Amino acid sequence: MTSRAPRVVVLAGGVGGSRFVLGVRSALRDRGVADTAASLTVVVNTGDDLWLSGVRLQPDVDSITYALAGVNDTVRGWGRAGDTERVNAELQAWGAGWPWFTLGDLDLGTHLARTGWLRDGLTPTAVLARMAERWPLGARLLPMTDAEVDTRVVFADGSDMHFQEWWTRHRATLAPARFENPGIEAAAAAPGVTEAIAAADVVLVAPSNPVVSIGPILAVPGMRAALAAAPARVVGVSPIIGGEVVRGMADVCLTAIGVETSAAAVAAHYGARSSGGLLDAWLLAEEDAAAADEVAGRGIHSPVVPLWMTDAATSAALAEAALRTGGV
Ligand code: FO1
Repeated sequence: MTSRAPRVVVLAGGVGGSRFVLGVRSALRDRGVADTAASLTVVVNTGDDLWLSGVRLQPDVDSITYALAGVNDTVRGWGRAGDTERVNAELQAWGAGWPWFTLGDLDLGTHLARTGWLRDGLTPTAVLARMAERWPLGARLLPMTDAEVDTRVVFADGSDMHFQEWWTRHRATLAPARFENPGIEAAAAAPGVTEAIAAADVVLVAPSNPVVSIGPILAVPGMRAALAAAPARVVGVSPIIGGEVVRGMADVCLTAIGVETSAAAVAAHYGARSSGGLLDAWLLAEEDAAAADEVAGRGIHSPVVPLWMTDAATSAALAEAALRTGGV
């Protein structure tokens, strides 16, 4: 192990990403790293972001921020703990926003602050840095890009809708033909992202939705090249345990892009770095140990470890296993 604190980059989406990032922060603390914010950089998916009732929402950014701050609603999985919905009720009475989408009062404070700063001319990266000053997050959060590139769900008849409408209103029950991030070709990684990847001792891919959380991050121009050129190992954590998605409706997303819901198929989807893909290693659950040979056969190291993040201790143990697999 190096004597200095390891530089860790995590690519992450919302809920699965939050738990894993909390685990990485704990693992670093357990190793005696005092300033985890200087050690841990999280590159967050912004494809879920949207404008609603005049404010900019960043669901994945907020899920990770709230979780690191310890103010997240752990029961619902999104928003602030103990939030109330008075403003939301008023918005509904006005017929503003989406009737199926709840904006909590405390959460709205975040959106108002963010929107004000964006209107003042701050970039999303600068806004996030300012928001992170409020709480000792113990991590540096970077949006994947400063460009407004939302995820759209496209259907067989050519119609489309914002990912959030498909996810929260339709609960992913409408069969998607594909997912698109219009305008992403013109986007660039946010300042600091490729630099962090180049300087990392290990890059971790959180067990987030491979299609709509990690997919948009990888689609940012320059991101795959930065990861391919990284001196560090790239270690992914399977979001599939025992052939089933751990949370969310990632199986619908995988099916839409023609990927089977299995740990081995998602590893193959990401691909081995040695053959132009993403991964040096892929952490498999004990329930999927039978897939280890197949994954290894693709040139991806495939250790089998407990993947269930049921509490802080199991999340930290998983993160520690990922760090060690990455050689740090
Ligand atoms: N998810 C829901 O299922 N219903 C909601 O009403 C809802 C509101 C909401 C408001 C702000 C926010 O940051 C997230 C919110 N989410 C809600 C979660 C979000 O839609 C998704 O879980 C993530 O985007 C998926 O990563």
